[in-house]
Amino acid sequence: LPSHPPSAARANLQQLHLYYQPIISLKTGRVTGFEALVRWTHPTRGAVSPAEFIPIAEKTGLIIPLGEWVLLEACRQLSIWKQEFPTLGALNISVNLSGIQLTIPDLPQRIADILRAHNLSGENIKLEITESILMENASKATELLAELKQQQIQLCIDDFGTGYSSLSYLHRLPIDTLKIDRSFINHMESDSKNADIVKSIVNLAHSLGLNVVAEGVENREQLIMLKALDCEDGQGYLFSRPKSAADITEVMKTWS
Ligand code: G
Ligand code: G
Ligand code: MN
Ligand code: NA
Repeated sequence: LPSHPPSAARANLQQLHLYYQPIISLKTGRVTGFEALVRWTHPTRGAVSPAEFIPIAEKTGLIIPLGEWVLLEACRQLSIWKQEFPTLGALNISVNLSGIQLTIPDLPQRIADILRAHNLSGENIKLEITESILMENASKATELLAELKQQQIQLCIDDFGTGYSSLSYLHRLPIDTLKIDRSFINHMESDSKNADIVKSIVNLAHSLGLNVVAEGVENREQLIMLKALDCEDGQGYLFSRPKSAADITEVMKTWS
């Protein structure tokens, strides 16, 4: 992916696929949606982590076609699931956006086109933007997020707690959700500092009218603490690892 010319890059998009990790309502125990996570299987090197190839794709500009493919593929899959499982209701798909994608001039229009082509509406997708990227570009992002919000697209600040949010921007940006970085959920049951940070983030979110997803929930002790804090949603290995679309489809058959 990194050092090849654009024609090779197109071929390499065929080596990408998406995994989906369920996001669970801690109140009802039901799945509210999925986070789409890109996977790259290199013909000789095997699985390459997005933590490795996304930064390279950002440097080379390939993040633009890659990011567009992720949005398309996630919407294509969601529209299939909605047809196959009409009783499952308002499932949404969370898609990670890179900072570079925020600079695409017609991003809101491109997303609108993808949604329309798949018979989806804005509420069906949630865009995840990391706290640090958002705050680095806060003044520019304000207008973009407002345009996305006009389409009823849901907006989530990812890896929350690892950047330096300006409270005035947090208040001003049309965000729906804070996703607490998994480093704070990690060991919250044994480390009271982590537990205090999680509690503060949940309280901050609620006072701003935002809902909260706890990322990286791995055990029951964490789940019990998060429920006691009134955290809305959870995501993590306790509930499910990220899975292929085929595996998620199998699980969905047991729900309906
Ligand atoms: O799924 P995994 O834990 O390996 O992901 C590692 C990192 O890659 C995470 O920070 C995740 O947000 C990021 N990532 C996964 N899929 C995408 C994607 O489609 N676009 C972007 N920009 N980042 C992604
Ligand atoms: O940065 P972002 O929040 O998008 O990263 C999501 C990543 O977190 C995914 O790559 C996923 O594989 C990983 N992840 C999801 N749940 C857990 C978990 O319970 N524990 C750990 N260690 N990683 C997780
Ligand atoms: Mn994410
Ligand atoms: Na995160």
